[in-house]
Amino acid sequence: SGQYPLVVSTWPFLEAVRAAWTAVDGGFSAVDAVVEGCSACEELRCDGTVGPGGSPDETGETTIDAMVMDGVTMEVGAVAAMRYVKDGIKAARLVMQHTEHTLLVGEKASVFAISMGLPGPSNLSSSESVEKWTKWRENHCQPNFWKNVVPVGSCGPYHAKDCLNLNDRICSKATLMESITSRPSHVGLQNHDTISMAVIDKRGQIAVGTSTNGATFKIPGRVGDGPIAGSSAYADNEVGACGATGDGDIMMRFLPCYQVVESMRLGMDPKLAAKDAISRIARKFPNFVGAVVAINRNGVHAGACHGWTFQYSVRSSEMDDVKVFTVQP
Ligand code: SD4
Repeated sequence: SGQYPLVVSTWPFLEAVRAAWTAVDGGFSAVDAVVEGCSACEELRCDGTVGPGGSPDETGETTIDAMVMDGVTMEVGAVAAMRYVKDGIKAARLVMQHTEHTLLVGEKASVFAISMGLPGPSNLSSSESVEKWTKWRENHCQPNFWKNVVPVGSCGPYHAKDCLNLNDRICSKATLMESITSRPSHVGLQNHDTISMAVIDKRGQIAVGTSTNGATFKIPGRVGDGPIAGSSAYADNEVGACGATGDGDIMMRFLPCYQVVESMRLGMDPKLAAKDAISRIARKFPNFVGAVVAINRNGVHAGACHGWTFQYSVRSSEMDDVKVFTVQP
């Protein structure tokens, strides 16, 4: 029989795991415990890259990618590049529970979230994100995410007129020239960037969720792997669950969490399934940086990573507190 309740999260996000544990141990459903856990990270601004005030894009704006998935019903709710609303995971749950849709984006996602009662519109910038962005501009806006070409002046097409006004941005045209530098694939990641969490509740029901500001100095409009089911997270109650973190632009091409869950369905243990999913990506993109954490429905957990050392957190009824596990590439 299964070892649950259980909470597993990417990185040592101890307070988030404790919040999810308190919820699930108190009888909350897996979905609601995931939302409690990821919300705690958003409020604490985990690593400065989850919730408001992290990872500014090229124009200095912080946006939010978040998703929740119910492994029993296979329902998913997600928001991508959401502006002006701090509560990413709660917005994702509203999409899942009160619409027939799966993914809402941008300003329309914000309008939906606010209309459903979440606080906003709020400015998602923080003194840290403003400072980071200001330094980047002073440093000639080293472009993180252009390839083959970079805009002249290296400050992105949006800075051609040095403006912050939306209409100006649309009007200003990028002048492209050949790039002289190529971008190391992990350059837009800082700290750990993403919480991806899986919970098995007291009834043995599994859910997953993610929340992130995405990649630093991304090109405005970029959506990462965070709100993509099967990429940053996936759950199927018959099998288990997976959470991912890392270079989402690359990882989302492989749906690594779908891969992990399907490999476990075919009989791989969590460790092998995690390693296999990561090595499929590494074979094509040897410089990518990323990790997955897998659990099966018996509560067995394992991680795998490439390009960095990965840590994930676990809380079960056999533990007094959260335990952090370290995985080497
Ligand atoms: C993204 N996957 O938006 C996120 C960032 C991340 O560790 O997880 N970094 O690409």
